[in-house]
Amino acid sequence: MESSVAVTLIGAPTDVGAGARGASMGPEALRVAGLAEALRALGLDVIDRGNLHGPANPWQPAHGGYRHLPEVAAWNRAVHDAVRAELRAGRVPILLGGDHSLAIGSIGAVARHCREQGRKLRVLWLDAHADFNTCAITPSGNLHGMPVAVLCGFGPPELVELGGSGAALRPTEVRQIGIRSVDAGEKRFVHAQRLEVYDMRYIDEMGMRATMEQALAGLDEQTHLHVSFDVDFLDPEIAPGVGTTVPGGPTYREAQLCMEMIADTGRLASLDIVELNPALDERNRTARVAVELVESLFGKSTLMREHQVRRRG
Ligand code: B3U
Ligand code: MN
Ligand code: MN
Repeated sequence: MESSVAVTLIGAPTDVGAGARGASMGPEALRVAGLAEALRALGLDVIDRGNLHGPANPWQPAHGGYRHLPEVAAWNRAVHDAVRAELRAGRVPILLGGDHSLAIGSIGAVARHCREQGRKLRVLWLDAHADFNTCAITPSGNLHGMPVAVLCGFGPPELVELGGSGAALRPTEVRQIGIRSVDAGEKRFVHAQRLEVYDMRYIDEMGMRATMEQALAGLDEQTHLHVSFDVDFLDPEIAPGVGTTVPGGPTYREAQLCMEMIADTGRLASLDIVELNPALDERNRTARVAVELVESLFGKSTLMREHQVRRRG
């Protein structure tokens, strides 16, 4: 019999990289919404390692273009080490954020692991935002608006070099999906670095199916697929519990198809679930939607599809 997929939940309860307080409660909200139980019901081997520890949110203004840089670096060192340990143990790490700056540590560890193992890497960045700001162009100084730039080598050394020397990612390893809020300087930088962005206009015109076919093209058995799921990717109608809602996002059905098509590749090897803000949610409904979509990401609907395909004969 095929051995079951082993996943590990890692909580990182902080909002030091965000512009609103509350994402620090994300890990517990996902647990309350039944994340571990839902994954176990799919037959996965699930370990919840509890929460990492790090500095409190000092709520200071930006210095040199960054807010809370030492605190963000400390949290990301903890995330990096925890994610690295799970990858080395052959498990799929699921980072429960926390704000999106934590992807620096998470993907930093993933990229390092891939280099060591000689594997290819594809990062799917599901987000309303490109998160491609630098200290020179950020409108806020919030580091959750910068992780993709940092991972591509554009940022302070204490973050860029977190997972070893040199940039963790090449822009060609990233596909951004659902983007609909990009700052002026950020937009120029996205174009200059030739990031592959499937924005909402593209999804509206081409549909989610064609979008995901494009974003997933070229994967092979050597590819480690990482999904960085910023919950503000979703339309605020279904996911109000985030710090920066942007209207015009994917519907429940579009998001579900996106997750199902990722599941169908069989390549998902690590995941971030970030920016869920229970302080802004309504009776934990955004957390429940996130859990349902993560179920699809781990193949919940695949059986249905097999039934349909078989019936169609
Ligand atoms: N681009 C803006 C806003 C933002 C980015 N990511 C989130 N918000 N969640 C910034 O502050 O960099
Ligand atoms: Mn983000
Ligand atoms: Mn976002």
